[in-house]
Amino acid sequence: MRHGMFARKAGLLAGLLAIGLAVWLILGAAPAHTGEQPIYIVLEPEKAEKIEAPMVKGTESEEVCSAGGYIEIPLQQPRGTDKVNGKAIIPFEIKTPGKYFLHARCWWYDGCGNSFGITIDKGDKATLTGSTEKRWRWEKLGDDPILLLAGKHVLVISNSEDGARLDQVLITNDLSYIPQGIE
Ligand SMILES: [Ca+2]
Repeated sequence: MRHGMFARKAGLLAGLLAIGLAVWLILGAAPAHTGEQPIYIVLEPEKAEKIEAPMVKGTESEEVCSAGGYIEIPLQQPRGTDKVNGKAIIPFEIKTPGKYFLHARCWWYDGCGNSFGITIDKGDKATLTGSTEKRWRWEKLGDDPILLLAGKHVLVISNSEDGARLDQVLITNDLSYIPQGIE
């Protein structure tokens, strides 16, 4: 009887040791953390290489908008008559390849003026949108991060709806980061 209990305890102990060893092996096999600082690339769309009509630059105080400016699709009469033309072309560079999220500080006029098209390089156009109107706030593009290789890239912010404004873009590999105010 005592011998049987001892065997069961020894078996339990061996099992725990095996689990511990497996966890240690899994953790040990995971890529070592490089200790590199996360990357935060901040872009001012109003300083874009090119801004094409009907997209225009707007001005604000630096307390409200970074660098005192933003881009905007001004309201059209009637609304939504030009969803085709108008874009800002913004080159940027990635030195550390990997997965990045794109955040944009936006101001939406209403539920029909709350989106921009976003294209990186030759990728598909994605839609940046949100629901909070007439207030500057950060919107994240998509639920999945974008894979960016090292080198030069081109961000295109394009007309999707009139009444939409965009102050600042943040591209970061800090995937849990949530920007709050002006970056
Ligand atoms: Ca700005």
